[in-house]
Amino acid sequence: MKERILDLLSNTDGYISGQHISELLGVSRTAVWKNIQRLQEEGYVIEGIKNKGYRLAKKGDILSLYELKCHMDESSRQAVADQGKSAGPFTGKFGSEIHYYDEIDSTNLQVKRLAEIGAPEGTLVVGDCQVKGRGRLGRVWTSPSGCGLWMSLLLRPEFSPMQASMVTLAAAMAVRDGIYKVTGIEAGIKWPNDLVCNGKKICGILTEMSMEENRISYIVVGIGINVNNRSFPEELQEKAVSLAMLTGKNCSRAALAAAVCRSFEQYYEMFTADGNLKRIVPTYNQYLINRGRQVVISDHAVSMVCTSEGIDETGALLVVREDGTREAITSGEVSVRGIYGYV
Ligand code: BT5
Repeated sequence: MKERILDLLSNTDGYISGQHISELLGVSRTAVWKNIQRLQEEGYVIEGIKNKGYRLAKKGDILSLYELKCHMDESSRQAVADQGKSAGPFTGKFGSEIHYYDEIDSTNLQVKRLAEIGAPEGTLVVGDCQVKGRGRLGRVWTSPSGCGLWMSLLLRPEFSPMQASMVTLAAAMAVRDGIYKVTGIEAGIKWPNDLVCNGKKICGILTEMSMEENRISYIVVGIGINVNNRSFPEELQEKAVSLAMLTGKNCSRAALAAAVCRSFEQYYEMFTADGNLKRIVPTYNQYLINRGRQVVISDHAVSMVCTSEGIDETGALLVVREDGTREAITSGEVSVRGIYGYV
């Protein structure tokens, strides 16, 4: 009932009386009042004025299944209207099934559990807080509640395991587009899995693959975006930033999730149709912050300094070593950083 009241408030210009709501929904006025109180506790700013009724003044940043579904529906309507103008075809697959948790160990782990019991491609898991948020190579991803977008998508591709690393690059493009759409901020991409603003990390992507007899059984793409954080633990202060720290304003995580999903499915469709990133490469390289710069590529114990030239259509980073030889680095387990620090 809470959600039906929210629908009525969202679709009414101005005030709607408690009496009118109770008649429309066939419930008592006390029930209406109690549900309005619950919504207010969740963070909706609902004004109540005697003899006038209720008005939804502001939604703010509320992360819930309801908000995620509303924004996903809205972005689907927009994508359908933009067909032909936009980068790739609209399928509506990503986010067609949504699971939301106030607290979860890791959204990637939850997608894996759902995948094992047959969840469909495009299943989206979002958590307000992750208690075991994971980065690559067993690193920790700091995922406090109330401020970040911690989400994972399930893919069930037909392509070969060799092509799987390209998915991370398509996801990075989608996050970049989503952030731009919702906030106007132009984030840079740090190959292969980070998004960066002002030299600090705003998003990390963790792509994990499950195989069965040399075939991909499924892929989980986990995306962590610092959205409304106002501070970070000491060890991250020098390297992490959030959208709110850059704009001074909070932004809707549900709207951002929807924007990222819509954009990602379009890049993903292009990539699966072509079997490579050829249509994405030119724009990707425009956003690549390491392009034309000296970078240090580390693979466990070995490090080399080289100049990065951009990616090729397989998603490999093309680099020129100090002795002039060229190499294509596949994302595997290498780490890339600037010669003086993170970028
Ligand atoms: C990543 O790993 O950047 C991948 C992060 C993926 C997180 C998402 S959230 C949803 C989904 N569920 C999960 O459990 N994970 C995914 P990596 O390149 O290894 O970077 C990890 C490093 O980033 C850490 O060692 C820290 O230095 C730093 N870090 C940790 N939390 C951060 C944060 N919130 N913002 C910026 N940097 C962070």
